[in-house]
Amino acid sequence: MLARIDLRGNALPGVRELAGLLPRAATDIDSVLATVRPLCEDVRLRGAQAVREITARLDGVDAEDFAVPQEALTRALAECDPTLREALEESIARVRKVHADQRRTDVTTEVVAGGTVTERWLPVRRVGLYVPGGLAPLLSSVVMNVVPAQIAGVESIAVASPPQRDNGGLPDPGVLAACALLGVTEVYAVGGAQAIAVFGYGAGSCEPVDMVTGPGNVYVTAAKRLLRGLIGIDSEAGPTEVAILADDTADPAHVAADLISQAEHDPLAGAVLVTPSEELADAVLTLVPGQVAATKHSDRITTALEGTQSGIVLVDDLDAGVRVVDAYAAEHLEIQTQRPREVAMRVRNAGAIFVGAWSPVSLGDYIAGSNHVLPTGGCARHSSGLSVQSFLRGIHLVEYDEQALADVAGHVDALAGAEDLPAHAAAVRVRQRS
Ligand code: HSO
Ligand code: ZN
Repeated sequence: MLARIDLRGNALPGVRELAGLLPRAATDIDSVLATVRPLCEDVRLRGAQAVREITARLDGVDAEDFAVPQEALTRALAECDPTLREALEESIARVRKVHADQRRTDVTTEVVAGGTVTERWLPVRRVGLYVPGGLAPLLSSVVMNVVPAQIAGVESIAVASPPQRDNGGLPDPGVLAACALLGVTEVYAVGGAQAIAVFGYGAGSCEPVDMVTGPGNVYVTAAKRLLRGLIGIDSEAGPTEVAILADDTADPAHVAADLISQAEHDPLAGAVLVTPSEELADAVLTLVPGQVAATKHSDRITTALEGTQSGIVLVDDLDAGVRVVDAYAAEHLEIQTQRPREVAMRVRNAGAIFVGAWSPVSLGDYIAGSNHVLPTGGCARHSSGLSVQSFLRGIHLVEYDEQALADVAGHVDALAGAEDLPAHAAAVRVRQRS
């Protein structure tokens, strides 16, 4: 379990090459496009009837209507375990608190006298949020998607989640309760690629959306890729992953537990420890089998930890460790070292950074206030996690008066001339009094 990769003793290679040496899951979205394309086409052409047939075939649930009735949402909330409800309420409050600070205000810049550019931030009108069922019903993902959309001012929010045979063909009751708590009333019992197609094209009572967000398996991701352009998407999420940068001050039991907790998501999940301490590496390797054996989902955790996407990377020192985690650009990065904040501030690439012994990833998954929809597969090099910003568009209002336009006409001539686009210059000159 957990292969060792020893990068000690030699100068580290450049970023790209280094990233290639590190364990990482490769998902092949292209390989499922051939399955997903006809399915999406079917939903586009035949709407609700296609959804019904696909859901019967893939989920074993045959329902006339895939819209979840309002009373099912009310009932799910009424029947929700009070402890869970309290936890959800606290999670919503904390996530709201953090995301409320992400609101943007419109800014007007006076470029010259008589010439301004205003950046107006406007929410996407209608958003579809996908909540996976699969190995775990991620009710916390409802919170992480809905809260920033609501704070951004999205006026129409629909949620889709796979029907569960053991819940009368409705989505998971916890998912429904979370929707009800957040005031989301439009929920669909449809999963997988077909859910994304319903959002993209509209079907039954579901109107088409402008944007889809939320995690999902490879089929969901393939459908997002196919429909991108027609609709906006948050990202193409790959299998979840954690990197832990730790030194000999870290508690090996914590490190082992955190690697295991991320591996619990998916047999393809990646769990990587980066450390200059051979002692810590040995201690973690000793502890992992016992912790895995004691936990419920030990099968998929074992698969994830034995996979080539997981491992322990030994480095010469923390500086090298920082370079390694930067090259890896983890979805989740934990820093369990001496003066962890100082180390964290040196890292440039990560979806979210969990600083110190008392901030494990699973805190952020549920209730730190941070968002858990984060860039995977190295995308943290260029992208950020879900936020209020994800649901906003910045529109420039350009307002020049006659004099301000006249003052700059010569520059337009020069630039349009250089591009051999004289009609561009003429559109300014035609406005000039002779
Ligand atoms: N670690 C997951 C989020 C999650 N964990 C939801 C538990 N529930 C991806 O960030
Ligand atoms: Zn998690």
